[in-house]
Amino acid sequence: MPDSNFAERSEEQVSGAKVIAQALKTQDVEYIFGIVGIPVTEIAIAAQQLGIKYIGMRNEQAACYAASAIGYLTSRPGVCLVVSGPGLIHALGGMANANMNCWPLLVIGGSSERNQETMGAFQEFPQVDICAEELGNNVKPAVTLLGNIHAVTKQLLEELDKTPWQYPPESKWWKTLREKMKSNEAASKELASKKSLPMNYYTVFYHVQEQLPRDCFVVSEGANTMDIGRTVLQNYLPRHRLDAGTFGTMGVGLGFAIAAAVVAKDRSPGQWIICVEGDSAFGFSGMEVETICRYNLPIILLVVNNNGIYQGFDTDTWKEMLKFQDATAVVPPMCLLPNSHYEQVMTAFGGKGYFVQTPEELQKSLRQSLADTTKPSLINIMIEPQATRKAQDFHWLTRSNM
Ligand SMILES: Cc1ncc(C[n+]2csc(CCOP(=O)(O)OP(=O)(O)O)c2C)c(N)n1
Ligand SMILES: [Mg+2]
Repeated sequence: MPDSNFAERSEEQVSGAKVIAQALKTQDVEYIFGIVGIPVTEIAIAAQQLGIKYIGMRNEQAACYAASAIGYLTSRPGVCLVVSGPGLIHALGGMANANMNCWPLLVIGGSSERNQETMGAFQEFPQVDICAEELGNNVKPAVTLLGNIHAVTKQLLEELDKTPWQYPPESKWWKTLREKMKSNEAASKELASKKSLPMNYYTVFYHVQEQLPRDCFVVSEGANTMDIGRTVLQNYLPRHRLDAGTFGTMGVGLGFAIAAAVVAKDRSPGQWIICVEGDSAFGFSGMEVETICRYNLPIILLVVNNNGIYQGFDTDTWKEMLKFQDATAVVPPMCLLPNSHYEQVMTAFGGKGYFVQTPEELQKSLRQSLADTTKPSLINIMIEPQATRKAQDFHWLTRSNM
């Protein structure tokens, strides 16, 4: 297809996001509260382009309470925009409250891709019971086993003991895997060795990994923060790693860290919980820092701060942008306030807070935090707001409709 022709056609195409935004505008909706992510970011952007104000919040519960109060205050429904699955679940509190108050409220939740429905798509509601019909609903298996997982695994292990078998090390699959691991490692190493400031994710994780105690619990949530952290930060003991998991729920991290800390205190005193949070992820349950301080739990919180959800702006760009219009009209929905001093949430309750911008500051603050067993700490690590992960071969790892 010639280029000009293509351009004409794509101009004619109207995205679903624009249709939704236009429908809201037609209904005189003035305000949207929410938290963006795949696949609803485009709706917030399209709404802003039509003059609807978008207010990005830190937890869907608060976003939904805010949206419901708009309905009461203005007599036009407020809108709450959330991602599918965990975002919608967090909004339930606001929906129930609005319902009881008889306040008008419109909650728009994302959806997983239609062609992956019932196949365990990203953030699709999980099916709890595993029944025979579920087997092979996503990938066609060579063999299916239906049974109690403990019993079946035991039988498999017994059989393997009797006739030991290994996947042939010279097979094509193993070879490809080994080559890929090598090239991934090399690419990560190169990024980690970059000396430029602000730091990137790989430099941060390289220095964290260097000091990570072998027996610590690693807890993590975020998008880039968690995904890159998963590839670099090692844990050695079983059941010592907790993260946002398959549902990708933001807001679980501090709760998981607190649970790990109380278990560790009872069963294996002396173990640290290292909780690695994206700056957006931290905001979902940030006030639990008070709980951490109240019980004086052995937790070190690392907030990997890029001023946003996936990406953000630096302070200069932020200031420039605000010269033009009301922030609710111009601030991209994924941006958070630049240079936020999240470490002060920790110092507010008596823990230790560090604001770090260089590898040396990061190394030093980590050393001090690990040495001080009398207090929890929070290290707020500033990174390049536009830093990304290294290029991925599989598009579904970084899929976004933006
Ligand atoms: C409850 C919930 N709401 C919204 C989302 C959408 N979402 C996915 S990752 C993310 C935050 C990513 O930002 P951050 O934690 O700062 O990590 P970064 O990618 O910037 O390192 C959000 C809001 C989600 N997964 N769960
Ligand atoms: Mg972030």
